[in-house]
Amino acid sequence: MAGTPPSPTARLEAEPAPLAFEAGTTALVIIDMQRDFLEPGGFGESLGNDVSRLAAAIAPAAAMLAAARRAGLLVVHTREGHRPDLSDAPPAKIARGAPAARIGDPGRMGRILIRGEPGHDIVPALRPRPGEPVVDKPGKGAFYATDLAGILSARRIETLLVCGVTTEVCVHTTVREANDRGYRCVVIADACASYIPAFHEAGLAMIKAQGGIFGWVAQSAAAVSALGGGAA
Ligand code: TIU
Repeated sequence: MAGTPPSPTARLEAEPAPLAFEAGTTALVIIDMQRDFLEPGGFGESLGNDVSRLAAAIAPAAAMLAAARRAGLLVVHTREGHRPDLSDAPPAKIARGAPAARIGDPGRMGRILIRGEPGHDIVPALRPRPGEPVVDKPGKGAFYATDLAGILSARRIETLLVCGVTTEVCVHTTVREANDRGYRCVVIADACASYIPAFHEAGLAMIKAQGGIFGWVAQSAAAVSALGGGAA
């Protein structure tokens, strides 16, 4: 019979309270760790952001990725971007604000936020391995207009460890979507980052307030330890 054997319950130190999870029903979801957001010349910089602020999340996210792979978790990578003909890009999104370059315009890493362009790639430190689903999404949330829900339900996933960028935009939107779909979400604080540090802090505070209104917040060291520690 197909299927993974039951995995031991692990205990994760988190806020507002510790939680128990099983590797077999837990996925690591890494949100939008793309060159377009993390490197100069992409979408993030075009919006006027200091992209160097996101670099701090790379090493903790890489530690999460290594630990998740060792523990046999489902690993899902997401990328925000659009079709080259922009047919899935809402005009309201393209027209928004006064960016240096708009979605679809040429940039130093190819066309801004377009699938297949160098800027759309995930940064080398977090490159997906064959067999790890990569979910391409046109919006901020990873469930909207994607097959993520099907990928997670096929594996009977119940708990999501979520990291990536940016904390208050794509991470938050995805966690809100996931929470309403019944997933237990743990945001890995230091493996997330924002261009606006106060929003990173506020975004994390919002997750864990009111007894964990959207989920839990944990540090990558605690999550790595829980993933490697086996039975609690
Ligand atoms: N601009 C910004 O902070 N974020 C995004 O547009 N996308 C993601 O967060 N991935």
